[in-house]
Amino acid sequence: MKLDSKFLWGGSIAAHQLEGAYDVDGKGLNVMDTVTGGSYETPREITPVLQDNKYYPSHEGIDFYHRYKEDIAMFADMGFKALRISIDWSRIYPNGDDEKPNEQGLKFYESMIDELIKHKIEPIITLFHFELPIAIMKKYNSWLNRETINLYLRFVETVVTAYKGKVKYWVTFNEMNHLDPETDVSSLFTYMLAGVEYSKIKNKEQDLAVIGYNMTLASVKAVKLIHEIDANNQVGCVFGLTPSYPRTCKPEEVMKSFNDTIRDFYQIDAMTYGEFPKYKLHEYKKMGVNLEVSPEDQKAFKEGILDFIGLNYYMSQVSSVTTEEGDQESLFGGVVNPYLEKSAWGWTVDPLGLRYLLNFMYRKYQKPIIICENGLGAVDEVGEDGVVHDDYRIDYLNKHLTQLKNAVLEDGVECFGYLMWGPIDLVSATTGEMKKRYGFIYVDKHDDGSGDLSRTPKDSYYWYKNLIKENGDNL
Ligand code: BGP
Repeated sequence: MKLDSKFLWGGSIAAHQLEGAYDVDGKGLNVMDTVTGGSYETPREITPVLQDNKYYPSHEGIDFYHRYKEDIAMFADMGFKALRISIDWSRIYPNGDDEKPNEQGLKFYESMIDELIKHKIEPIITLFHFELPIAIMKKYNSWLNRETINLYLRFVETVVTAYKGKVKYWVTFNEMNHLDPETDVSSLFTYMLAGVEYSKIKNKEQDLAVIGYNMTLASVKAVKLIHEIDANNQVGCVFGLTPSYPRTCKPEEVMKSFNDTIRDFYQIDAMTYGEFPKYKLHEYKKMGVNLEVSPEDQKAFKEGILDFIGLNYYMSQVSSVTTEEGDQESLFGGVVNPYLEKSAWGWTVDPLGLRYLLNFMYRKYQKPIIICENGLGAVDEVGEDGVVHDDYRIDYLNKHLTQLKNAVLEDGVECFGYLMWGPIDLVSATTGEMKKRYGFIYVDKHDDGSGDLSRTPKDSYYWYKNLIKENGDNL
């Protein structure tokens, strides 16, 4: 058995992590423009007062804004069938509530989309990848305010109408699942995702529940709108999911691992079952959170069912109810899995976790799934021959893709594409570094400000090119 010949091989990028040109052609500031550069040792900081040098490399990215033609030509050379890009909201509505959209912003994305189409690469557009205009934060208090839903829908209507007939696949949000009343309020994610200043969070449980609800509602309303604009449109939402395994077979531990895994799913439930889940409302009630689903909202949930689900998968985690001697904390809490290797940034490498998750999701929703992100962030060294020999990346991707293939061909999961994260080196979202590289294409740019931005294929470039040519038969 073989993968479908229409399987969407490709990659996934986000505007704020590579475009640069953060203040040109009428663009406003977005939330990510106000997060400083950083490193694993010195995390990114939020300083809405812009000061020189603090925003390196985020404000420059890899200058994709001016070099996208060259970069897309390399993706085309690799044989990409699809590229997921995000449209930066702050390029289209610089002040969030402008009377008219910024024509220069619309033009920029139009020519990028045209370039993809010219190379027969299917554009997959993310409508929110943390690029909330800062003006919406300042004036409306972001997703804490329902008015932001209307501003978002206006932005969605503008771009979906503008690119009608050119773009078929739309993604309403990237990884909104990281927000939940249990999220650590001071985590960068609260700022990046919700665009809410910590000081504005007065009642953690209540406010985070409202943010999660408002974003979910915005997504279902966008689905309906996007379908109305063009019935051919296919709409998905992307989730960053991490399966959690019990450390032992102790029932309490198994129960905890179930809860740790399933906690991220309430928004997918809301977007696929046509109602905001009753179990979540029950949980909120117990927490003292006051959240009413109005009849109007109920209707919106019924009318905004997703066509597909996007999955970002990087790692798994381990749940434990006790701490034992020698335990090390893993990245997202829980304890370290002794059976798995880790990346240089402590992310576990668990290819089978991908098959597990694909099966879990497909049996739960029976909706088509597309892998929207997966990849290895590593420190790449340029060899004496000027090339990065990234056999470790090839090994990582090979193992994950083998599991994906097993899920499709052995288990019958309907997965219609694989979009590797960061096919060209770009700025890391969580740490703000260039040092953490994912790409098939090396970009000469470094955290100390050096580099000429030249692009060079790594060994993995040729490996992926061949894999696409063979449609994965050689896995
Ligand atoms: C996901 C984000 C991406 C991307 C990726 C890797 O959560 O959707 O934007 O950055 O993680 O993370 P990082 O860049 O921090 O290595």
